Amino acid sequence: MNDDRTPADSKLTSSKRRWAAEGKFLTGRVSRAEAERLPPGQHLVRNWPVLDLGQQPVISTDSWRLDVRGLVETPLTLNWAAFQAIEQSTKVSDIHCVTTWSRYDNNWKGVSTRNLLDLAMPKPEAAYVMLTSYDGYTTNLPLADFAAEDAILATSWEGLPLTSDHGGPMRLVVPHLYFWKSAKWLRQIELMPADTAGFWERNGYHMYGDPWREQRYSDD
Ligand SMILES: Nc1nc2c(c(=O)[nH]1)N[C@H]1C(S)=C(S)[C@@H](COP(=O)(O)O)O[C@H]1N2
Ligand SMILES: [Mo]
Repeated sequence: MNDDRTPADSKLTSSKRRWAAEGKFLTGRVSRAEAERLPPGQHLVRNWPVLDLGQQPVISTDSWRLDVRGLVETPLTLNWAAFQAIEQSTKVSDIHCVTTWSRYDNNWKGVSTRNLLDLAMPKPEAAYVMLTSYDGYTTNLPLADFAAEDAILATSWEGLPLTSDHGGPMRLVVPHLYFWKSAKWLRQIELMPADTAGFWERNGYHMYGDPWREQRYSDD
């Protein structure tokens, strides 16, 4: 081999190569696996910020209701007991907020959106969902995304009941879209034939909101 490097050079070169492969010293010393886990333009936080329109409704589980309406075979109005009687699921997922913070490894418990849809039975024409919350907030997304494997109607976070500032007693979590799609204090799920803009979507945010494609704002 025509290689006149000293052993020390060679060692430094190989560790540099290894650091590059691991993504070391990129985006704040996270491993490559972690760097690839963080969508573009996001930074990691350890706390959990509260973001909403400033009206935080306090809803007792006694008065709480959830409606599933629109293009479904069986429209539902569930009270808290009926909702708790649905099979409970746990999910672990990352949060990506459009305001650039991300939070890893959130442990959720509640009803998977798939299990709720199994009860309501979407009609074949159902293609989009409009979510309406107790504070008047609305947001839209495709039915297929609402029904994602890791999407959950969460009543618990990290083993504790979801606090009202984070949308308790129940909020949606759709981890593969920006967090504004994850409606807090969810009151109604309407299945629709076509896409209609919700609150932020009418105010400049993207209709879909994929963090990996940085779909923060609408193009027009
Ligand atoms: N009902 C309701 N849901 C909402 C909002 C809101 O204002 N009202 N804000 C959205 C936005 S913009 C974000 S980033 C997340 C914030 O959730 P958090 O306060 O639990 O972090 O909730 C989303 N869901
Ligand atoms: Mo947000």
